[in-house]
Amino acid sequence: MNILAYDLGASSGRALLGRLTGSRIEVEEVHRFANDPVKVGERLQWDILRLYHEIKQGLLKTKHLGVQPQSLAIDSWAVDFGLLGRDGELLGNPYHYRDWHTHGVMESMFQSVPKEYIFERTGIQFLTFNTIYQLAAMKQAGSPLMREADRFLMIPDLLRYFLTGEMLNEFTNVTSTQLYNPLSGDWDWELINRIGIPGSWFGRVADPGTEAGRIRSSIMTDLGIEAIPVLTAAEHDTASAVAAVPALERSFAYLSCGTWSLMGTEVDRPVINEETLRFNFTNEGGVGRSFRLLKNIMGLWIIQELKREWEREGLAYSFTEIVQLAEQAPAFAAFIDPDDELFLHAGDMRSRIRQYCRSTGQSLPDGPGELARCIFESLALKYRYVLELTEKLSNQRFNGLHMVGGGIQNTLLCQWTADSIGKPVWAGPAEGSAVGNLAVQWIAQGVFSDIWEARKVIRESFPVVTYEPSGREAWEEAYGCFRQIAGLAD
Ligand code: LFR
Repeated sequence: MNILAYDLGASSGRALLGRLTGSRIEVEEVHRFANDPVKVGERLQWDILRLYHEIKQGLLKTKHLGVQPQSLAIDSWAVDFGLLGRDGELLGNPYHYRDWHTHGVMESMFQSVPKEYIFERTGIQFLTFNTIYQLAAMKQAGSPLMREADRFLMIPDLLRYFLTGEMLNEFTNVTSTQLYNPLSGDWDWELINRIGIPGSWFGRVADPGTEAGRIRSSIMTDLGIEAIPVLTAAEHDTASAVAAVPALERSFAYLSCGTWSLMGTEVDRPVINEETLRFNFTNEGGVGRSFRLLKNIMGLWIIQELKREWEREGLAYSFTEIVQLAEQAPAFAAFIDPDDELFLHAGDMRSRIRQYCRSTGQSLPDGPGELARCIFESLALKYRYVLELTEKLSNQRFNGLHMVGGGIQNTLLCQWTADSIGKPVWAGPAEGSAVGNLAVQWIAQGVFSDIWEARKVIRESFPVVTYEPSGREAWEEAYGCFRQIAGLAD
């Protein structure tokens, strides 16, 4: 019996078929497609109709394999959304969270709605691109969509609606808006009212694994397919990735490694206090109404941007080549704080890295190897900082770190992470989010009793590679330098 998971990332998407043979999960990729954001004028937008087209292509390819999936679900990156008019049609293209329209909006909102008030009510970290600031930016800019909108749907909600005609707001993704109150268990109507957005836009919040309709009959006719029940997954990809962490103990730390690095632990209740606010930790909703106490780290985005930059200059390095060049470059020559705002938006990363190093009195990395080494070492060092904070804020001690997601194919980064944190790294599965998406569907169908049973089966189904820490003395010294340069507090 097969089920279908769509997992959309910031640069590509894919459709995976999952099946259980005995007590093992098998996955088969049926469709992979690019997700290229499109810049029109000054605005960076998602090509949402192309994504919907690719989802239908995935259905066709599944049919051509002779497979009739028992259910399907979609997960994607968080915070972004579409607004629908009264007739149910999409108004405009969803903005990309890296668009500049939110620049300065968060800070100006704090003048009328205090930061502490927002955090007490939502428990969500302050990221300039959170939905709340995107909506405020559109309002400030006098967007006509604000007058015409009737409903708010996040990216997977929207694609699911295109497929089924039914509108639901899925819980894990909803929490990332910074408009949801985990203590009342509903949208925060007071906050929504205070920022001047109509409450009527926001619908029923559905848990992961909820029945969310069937494929529209017109699609079935167009594609020549049978009915497929559609479920909500843990539709925020990070929620799905953490669902797939093959931990056997309740107390564990994870790093979901892709365009972003998301590091933290799973907790039963949100941790909302002065310390989590001070260190800008978040409490995003997870499977089984758990919460992810975590922090966003800029992740592989900076090297992905550099790679694109090199391609434009005619230097087409593969990731494997980039990793090799990094390995050959001199160690600990220069560090950046990957989370400096300088690196958030698309653009010329080489000069920004050099600008950062210049302003912190360091030598300036030059060639691809030096730049890549600077990024990977800085990430590994930032991971140590955030792991220590996670221990402190959750009052736990971890004896190792689970790494999941495509970023674990970078074995050098896995090794350097183990070296930097001084603890073993357990890397796998690389398919993180897609496997978590499948797991939630199987829980909904009663195949697994809960997430812990699912994690056990995931542990037995996918290889997990252990990286033991080495070179500790040099990494310890580098950590001291890094913290000083990045100005990171205790
Ligand atoms: C990872 C992720 C992060 C979120 C960022 C923007 O793919 O979903 O969790 O902060 O993308 O949506």
